[in-house]
This record gives sequence, structure tokens and C-alpha cells, in this order.
Amino acid sequence: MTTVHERVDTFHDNDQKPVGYGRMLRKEDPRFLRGRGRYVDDVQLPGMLHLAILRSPVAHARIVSIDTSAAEASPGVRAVVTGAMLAEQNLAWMPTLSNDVQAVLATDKVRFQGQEVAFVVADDRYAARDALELIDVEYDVLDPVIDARRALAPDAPLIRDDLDGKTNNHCFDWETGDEAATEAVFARADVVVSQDLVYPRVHPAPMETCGAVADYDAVEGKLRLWSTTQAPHAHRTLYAIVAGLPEHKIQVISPDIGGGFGNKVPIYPGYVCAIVASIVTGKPVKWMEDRSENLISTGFARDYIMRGEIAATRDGRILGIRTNVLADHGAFNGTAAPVKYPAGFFGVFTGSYDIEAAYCRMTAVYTNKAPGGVAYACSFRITEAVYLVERIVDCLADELGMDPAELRLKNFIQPEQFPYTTKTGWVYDSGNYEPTMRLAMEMAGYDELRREQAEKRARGELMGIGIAFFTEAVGAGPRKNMDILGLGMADGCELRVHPTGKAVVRLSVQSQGQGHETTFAQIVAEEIGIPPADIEVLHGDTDNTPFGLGTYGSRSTPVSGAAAALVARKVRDKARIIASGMLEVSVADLEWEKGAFHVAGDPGRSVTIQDIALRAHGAGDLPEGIEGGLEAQICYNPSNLTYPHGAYICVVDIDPGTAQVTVRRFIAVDDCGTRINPMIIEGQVHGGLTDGVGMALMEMIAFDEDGNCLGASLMDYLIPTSLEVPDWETGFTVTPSPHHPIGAKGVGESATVGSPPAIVNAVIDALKPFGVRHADMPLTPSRVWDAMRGQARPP
Ligand code: MCN
Ligand code: CUM
Repeated sequence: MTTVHERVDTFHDNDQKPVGYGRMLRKEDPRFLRGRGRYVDDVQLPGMLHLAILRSPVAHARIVSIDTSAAEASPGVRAVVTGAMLAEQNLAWMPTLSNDVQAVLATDKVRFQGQEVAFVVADDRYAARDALELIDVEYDVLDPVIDARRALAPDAPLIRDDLDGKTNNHCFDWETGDEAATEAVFARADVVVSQDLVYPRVHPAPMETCGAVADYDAVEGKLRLWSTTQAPHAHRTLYAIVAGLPEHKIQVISPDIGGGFGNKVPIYPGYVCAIVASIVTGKPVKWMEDRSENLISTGFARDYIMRGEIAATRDGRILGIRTNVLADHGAFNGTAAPVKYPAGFFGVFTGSYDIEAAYCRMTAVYTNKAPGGVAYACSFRITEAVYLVERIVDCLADELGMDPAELRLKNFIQPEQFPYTTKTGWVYDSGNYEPTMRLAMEMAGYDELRREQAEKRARGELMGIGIAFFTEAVGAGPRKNMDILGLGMADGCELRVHPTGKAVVRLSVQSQGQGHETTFAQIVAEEIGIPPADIEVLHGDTDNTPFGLGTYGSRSTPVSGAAAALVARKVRDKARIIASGMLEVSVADLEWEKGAFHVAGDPGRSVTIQDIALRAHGAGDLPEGIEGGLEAQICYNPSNLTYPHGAYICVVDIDPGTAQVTVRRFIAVDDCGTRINPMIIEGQVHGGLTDGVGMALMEMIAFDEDGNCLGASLMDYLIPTSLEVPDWETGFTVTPSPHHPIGAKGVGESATVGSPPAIVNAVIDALKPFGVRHADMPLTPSRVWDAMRGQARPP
């Protein structure tokens, strides 16, 4: 690992800083580049058994009988477990993160294709999988509900007959904003535009699928669980509640994680099955799903059917926005979002605009599809909200005959209006939108692009320019109004400086590829002046890290990053007192200069943080009342979310003969406040933009009318590669967050949130000569072709 440390000084943006923020190469990369990462599937324990799950082949059916005798007799098989057996232990159902319940193994009915029905534990993975084929399940097939628009029809089959008194497929209603005030502005508007939009079901599809190794030690009474989780502490608490084990007897370890994108936030039946299997067999048990299992059964994202309405004056002043949403939650509400926000943070659908009124009404329904709802770099449904507002603003521009950039510039919330309370009650902490928009336009050469487009149109060529401007709400969240199953959304952080001046920082969040081992070392380095190379970041092990809610909703920097900065300041405060003793001056006479205290006016008399660390642990006297050691722990409860923003411009070309869309250029200007590591930020943005191309042009989890999942492999569920994406052009502005100790805002999901509307807006712009006003994602050649011919296919 020492080799990378020579590059600590490779700073581009922060040349004046010897340690701390800047383009430091990733500390974790030597491990990954040499193939030395350690993932859940790399965990091998003595005597370990393997678990495989039998899944339902149909979307909706009553289970008549299950015969496991042949499977039990199969070579190498140690146990075959069904839902009925789990029910005897009261383990057949588990709570979801959204106050619903989900079957661990089906007992009464199967409710989606791919649902867990039984599991086999065997000596190896192959014996377990072979035995699955020998389990004989008799199904009484029922009509499924696949289209959310038909879920509430009076004759729709009832999916959740397990819920007491349930007579229909209604999941929840939710509303926000002021309906009457919105009605009033719509009534007096010169122009009202409405548009139906579908954000299709997509899947995070991380490179590593989900899995776990459970090891229950009956003598110690301790459960060790290596699992693919983005939130080890929150998972531990849930296992404690479900399994009735004391929390200190459960250790959840998330080692290296091969991508999460929200897919690893929920607790899946497979984890629980592995735990049960280990308890039953007394052996360690590994469960690792395959690609198809991951695609058909784990947390999907989106599946929002929306109607957007926008009201404006003739000269382009936006007055109000209204939306009606039908949310498809699948068979169980497995959404991961703070409990008070059943639709996540969709409430930011008013976007970056200063408007007079807004209103949203949402109905959520159950269907016979896999559960989930919040995943895939969604910022808790902000992805859908941003798509909605940025598409209808474009529809309005079209209606008014106004340039879409000009319309946005005219309606932005102004810098002096921050902190800005939106019409749905969110308080945007800071923002300065116009410079961000102008920078993107300048990088794109916007006026020149419009001229080029006009010339091409005259020649019959299809070129489109699409804009999206977004504001996100990330960093959940203030304990007073955000919790997940009663757990407040704060994060702990612990910092220990060892006698030789090397440090260990322990986090409650968990990287799945975002580079926390590097950036959190940089945050601490910036505060206490120990080089990042000398700061080890520990995470992903509940026995060795403080409690906190984990990584999702781009909350690590806003919440845990703040904790890291504050814990370092706490250590520095103590170091100052020790330094005053060492230099025999009062605390007030000391000045801090990145890594050392010196006597004010006498820089020659100084002690470094390393000198202080040694003294803190050493034999000499310490100032009155100061304990030995140099360490601190805190729990940070954010006072608000952070609100990053960005301006994206996309240029597409469409082949008029094949309707194939090519993203020729993409300009992304992001503002995430103070930037810790610009290289990592750019990596996050590149990844998110690539996600955006996938969703806008290729990806969809589709179902046939029987509920067969048509996206069960990467042959059917297309995800983009470097061949489908352009060379990204990134830029940035910096508007620090006023309440965050270092002014940083989250960025991990920004590009996934902002890019789909930019791409769709570009495609629709290219299709203007055909009179097309909208077409739904994914804009595959066949959909673009249909749009050009004026026939929109049902999504
Ligand atoms: N960063 C920074 N300066 C800032 C903000 C962030 O240097 N002002 C750095 C951070 O220090 C961190 C990275 O950028 O190393 C992302 O930080 P942040 O925005 O706080 O997001 P999280 O670390 O909480 O990551 C979660 C976010 C989410 S929710 C999804 S989904 C997603 C994403 O990250 N999943 C990812 N990016 C991913 N990237 C990879 N490689 N793999 C995933 O699974
Ligand atoms: Cu919503 S996907 Mo991320 O928050 O892990």
C-alpha cells in the first residue's frame, strides 16, 4: 500500500494543501487491482455448507403441496426447509423496511415469479442446486396483477390476502403540497401543459450479486454474518428483532462490496435463510445468488406512472406544478426510505424553480412483481421527481416556443432566497443555480449547437439538444423527522491517534465502491494534519465500528463525513491542550497550522500532532484534568439535508433509417459544495451518467401478461458499456452547505438523477420535426421508430 502514498501530493485543485482534500489516488485500489479484494463469496470457513433457494416459476399461485422427500435423499443434502417449517418457528414472515411484511419462504401463496419457496442446504453449491430440481411443488395458479393501472379494478385478484381485512391491492396513499392553492394558480394561468410519463422499472444490477455467510456458534451464542449489505448496523438491529438474539451476540460484517446502487439496502429472504440454516445445522452456511436470481427477485427501482401538469404565464413564469402518481410496489412494500416518507423524497418534484404552488397526490398499489421500490441511485425517489419536473418544463418550453435553457434561467430560485423553503416544505440549504447553468452552456457551446441543429434540420438530419437542471436532497437525515424502523438516521464516528501519530478512524457507513477508505482519510487529514496515508479507515464490521445507519441516499459525506470532521476537531481540541502543556503557554496563545501547534508570533516554538500523540500516550505529565490517550467518539445528527445541484446538457444524433439514438456529447456540471476528492467525484459522476444512458435508452425490467419477468438475464436486461457512452465532459461549481462542518454535499447519485431527463429531452428535441412531444423510456430504436410514426406503444 505504500506505493500510492507517494502520490499524496498529486493535487490539482488544492495545490496549496500538503494534506487533505485533492486528487489523491485511492487507497483501496492496490488491493482491488491485484485481485486481493475480499468479497462475501471469498469467505471460506471450515465445514461450510451451501444453500440454494427454490423459487416460484409463476407470478401468482396457491401452494397446494410441497414434497421434499426426493431432495432430502439427494447426495450431499443436509436439510430441506419449507415455509411451513419456518412458520413453526414463527420465522416465515419478516418485517420490511416500510412497515409491511414479506414472506421469507412462501407458506400460503407465491406472489411474484422468483419468490422464495424452499431452500436446500448441502455439502457444496452443486449438490444444493441439483436437489432443488427434486422438490415437487404443486401450484394452483391464480390470475396475476401485472399492470399497476389495473390493480385497483374491482375484479382484480387480491394479492395480499395474508393481511387482515385486506380486500383490494391498495398499498398506501400519500399527498403533499397545497391542493387548493395549486388549483387557484392553475385557474389563473395563461398556459397549462400536462403530460403522462412512465418511469419504468429498472434494476441496480451490481456486478456482485447478493449473498451471505452465516456462522452461528451455539457455545458462544454468537452469530457472525458476512453479508452484502450497505447498512450493517441497521441490518444487525433488524436481525436482533426478528431472530430474538441479543444485539451484542450478532456481528454483521460487510467486507468488500462489488457495487450496491441501493440493491444491498433491503434485507432479503436469502440472508434470513442462511442464518436459519446455520442455526439448524450448526455449521457455517453460504448463500450466494446468481445473476438471474438477482435480477428477478431483489430490489428493483422506479415503476412510477406519473402525470405532470405545469401552469405558467404566457411570458414563461412558472406558477405551479401538480402531479398524480401511481406507484407500483410489487408484492410486498420493501421500499427502503425514512418511515415518514412513504414516497421517499419525491416531494422535491418542484425542482430548482421558485413557484407559487405545488401539489402531489400518490396512490401505491401491490402487483405480482418483485418487491423493492427504492434502489438504483435513486436518492429516495428524487430520480423520479427530477425526471417529472425536467420533462414537463421542457414540454412547457415547447408549448411556449421558448428556449428550454432560457425558461429554466427565468424561473430559478435566486441565490439570496436560500435557505429556501419549497412549496412542499423542504428547506434547500444553499444553491446558486445560474452560474452552474451558464457554465454548462458555455462548455457545451450552446448557441453554436443550436445553429448546428438548425442547419442539420434543414438537411433532414436528426440532432437533439437536451437540458436538465436538478436539485437533490441527500444526507438523510435529521433525527427529529427521519428514521428507519425507529432508528434515527445519525452516524457515529471514532478516531484514535496512536502513540506514533498514526490514526484509525472507524465509520458506521459502508463503501460499495465509492472510495471511502480514501476520502474519509482525507477528511480527517484535513482537520488534524496527519497525512491520509497514515490514517486507516475501518468500516463494515458492527463489532468494530460505532453505530450508524449506513450508505445510501448519498448520505455518507453529508452525515458520516460530517461526523469524521467533527471527531477530528474534537481530537484536535484535546491536542491543543496537551500542546499548551508541552510548550508551556496558555491554550489561547497557540496557533494551528495543518499538523502542528506553534506559539503565536513564534513559529519556531512548535509541536507536531505526532509529538502530541506521543506525549498523550507517554510518560511525561499532562495538563491538569487531561486523560492520557488521543482519541474521541461522536454521533452526528444532521440539522438538515444537503442539496447538491447540477446542470446537464446532452447532444444526441438519431439515425432516421434505424431510429438508433447515439449520445454524441454529454456535459455535466455538478455542485456538491466543498469537494474532498475531485477524482472520486468525477468517477461517481461518470458512473451515474452511464446509469442514466442505460435507463434512458436501454434498461427495463418488463413482464409479460402472465407475470414472467422478461429481464432475467443480462442478454435481456441491457446495461450500457463504455461503447454506448461518450467521453463525459464534466465541470463544477462550489456552493458549500452552510450547516455541514466542511460544507460538503453528497454527489454519489447526482448523475443518475440528472441524466435521464437530459437524454430524453434531447431525443424529443431531435424528434421535433415529427411533432413528437413525448415518448417513454427506454428510448430503444423501436420506441423511437414508433414515436416518429406517431404511434406510442404501451410501456
Ligand atoms: N465525495 C467527495 N466530495 C463531496 C461529496 C462526495 O469527495 N463533496 C466523495 C465521497 O467522499 C465518497 C464519494 O464521493 O467517496 C461518494 O460520496 P457520497 O455522495 O457521500 O455518497 P455515498 O458515499 O453515501 O455513496 C452512496 C451513493 C449511492 S446512494 C449509490 S446508490 C451509489 C453511489 O453512491 N452506489 C455506488 N455510487 C456508487 N459508486 C460505486 N462505485 N458503487 C456503488 O454501488
Ligand atoms: Cu436509492 S440507491 Mo442508493 O440510495 O443506495
